[in-house]
Amino acid sequence: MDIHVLTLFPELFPGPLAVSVTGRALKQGLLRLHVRNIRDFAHDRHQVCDDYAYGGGPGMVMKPEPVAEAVEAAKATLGEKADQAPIVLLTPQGRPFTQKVGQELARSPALVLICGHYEGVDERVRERVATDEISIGDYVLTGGELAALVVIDAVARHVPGVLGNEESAATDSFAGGLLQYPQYTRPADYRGWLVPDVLLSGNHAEIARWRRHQSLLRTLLRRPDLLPRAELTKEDLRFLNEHGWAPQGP
Ligand code: 6GU
Repeated sequence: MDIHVLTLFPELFPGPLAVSVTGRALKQGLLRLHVRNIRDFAHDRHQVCDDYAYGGGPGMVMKPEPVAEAVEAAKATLGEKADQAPIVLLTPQGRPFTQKVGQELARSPALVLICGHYEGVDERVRERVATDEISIGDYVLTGGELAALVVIDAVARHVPGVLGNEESAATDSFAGGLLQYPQYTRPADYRGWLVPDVLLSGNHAEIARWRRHQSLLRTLLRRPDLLPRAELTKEDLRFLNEHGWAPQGP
């Protein structure tokens, strides 16, 4: 997958993406990161990329020309893939980024990520250049760069071959819309802090049932908002009902 990042701060990339799972994916060429400085597309000698807001008010706005032309430069290198590549503006006003959005973006052969700054990006970029807008949560970051790093990491996990063990993505928290069950490793007894017996039993059916119940209970206690959209069996619903949860009917 080719990921193009357009930013005023290219020195922030690859940053944390250079290590661990994403670092290996970059080295193997499963992910290719192309970083462009938006400033290189400024029209004036001083490479100014921001200006005062029409209508007044505090804060600066990112000028449209450098952003639009940086996107055009990125698309020009994409060839066949250009028409299939989402042009994503990272902004707190975007649609909420979720595991599902990450999976969806991972199906594209290429992505173009625009990192917004200042009080925002000229509205014409949003309307006529971006094809998608994403926010990573309900708080304000100084710029879209940290959000882009988050999106790239979460998307990379869904690119075939990036996770060594293809099962990991399927058992992650949020797979099936539930939180992950508790995990333990050796030693079985650390200072008298014991690993649950069932996990030492070797009974794989019992272990699978226990884990499913733990996922359901943990989601019920911590994130009940996830349950109405989770993939639940009749057995899951029965278990949740026993623990006091009932789906909200119309
Ligand atoms: Cl994508 N950008 C900025 N600047 N702030 C954010 C965000 C994005 N998502 C949450 N807060």
